[in-house]
Amino acid sequence: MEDQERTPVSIFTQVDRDVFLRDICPERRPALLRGVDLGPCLEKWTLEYLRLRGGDQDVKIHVSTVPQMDFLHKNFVTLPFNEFVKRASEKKHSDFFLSEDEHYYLRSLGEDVRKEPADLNKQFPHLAEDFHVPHFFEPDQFFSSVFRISSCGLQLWTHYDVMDNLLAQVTGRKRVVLYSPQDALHLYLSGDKSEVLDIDSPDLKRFPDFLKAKLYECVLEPGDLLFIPALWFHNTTALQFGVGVNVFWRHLPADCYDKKDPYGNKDPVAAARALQALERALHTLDELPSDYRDFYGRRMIQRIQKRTYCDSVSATKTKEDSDSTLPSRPFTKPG
Ligand SMILES: O=C(O)CCC(=O)C(=O)O
Repeated sequence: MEDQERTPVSIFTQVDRDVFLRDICPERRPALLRGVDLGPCLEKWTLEYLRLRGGDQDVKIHVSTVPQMDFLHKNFVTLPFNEFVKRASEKKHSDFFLSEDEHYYLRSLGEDVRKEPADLNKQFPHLAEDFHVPHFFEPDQFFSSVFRISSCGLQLWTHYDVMDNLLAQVTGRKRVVLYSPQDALHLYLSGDKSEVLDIDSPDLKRFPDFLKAKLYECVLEPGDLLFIPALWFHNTTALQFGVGVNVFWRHLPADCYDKKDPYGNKDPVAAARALQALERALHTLDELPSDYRDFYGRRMIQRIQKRTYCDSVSATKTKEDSDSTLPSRPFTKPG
């Protein structure tokens, strides 16, 4: 199989707020931060403790007979938190939904799942007190804090979110693969997700350009914090039963974001408007015969390419500048 370019995610130690804001966040690249104080959760969150302090409130989880989760068949089921944690930590189950070796995944939700973002302080106050959210952003930028608890082996599909993100690994090891937003055209997107589920052995007949995407990779150990800038695609595999928490915050001015977005993955308002306008434009082309549609479609592509310059940059990339990302300009929203 053709080789895919692979790059380890850069590791930083001794990162405090100043270092993060000055040297890491503006680069708009993923960064693995080691040694940031995440609080007593690192020692305390044993299986027994999680079951006791998390209690028996119902949680909605994904269940899957195969480790590679498929976003078309999310298979939501409900279990009490303490029962879910027990099952996620074991390989074979005496009680199960689909099969005795099924896998589980929790992405915690807000109280009113359609309106409220997840917040550990509200949904799991007795556990939240053990987890220290790193103060790398202003309190009013905080959007959500989300439990990520997975069975050993479970792999979450490649997707992007629209907010900046710190993914804290509290227990267990986790492999994370990331792709730059500049590789969006090589990832075969369906909305915010990539259709390529098997990223290590992709079906190249269906996804011939997938290997053109440059892969960034790291393994999170307990205590690690991964900075995932908004729009960076990520795919996670739990190498062990593991508990993580991710924190999203608004990196852009608050009014750029969709107000009805409990998950932090709805496109920013202006982007959603632009995508709708594109749909209207394509619909307008339907007034013409197919050769004209094709011709003007290509002209539109060219216009977009010139404007975003993403493909022309990657096509002429030298090895030296292949590590560069788009220049980071300070963003001020036009009035
Ligand atoms: O850690 C995981 O399981 C997934 C993390 C994730 O998707 C996120 O932080 O946005």
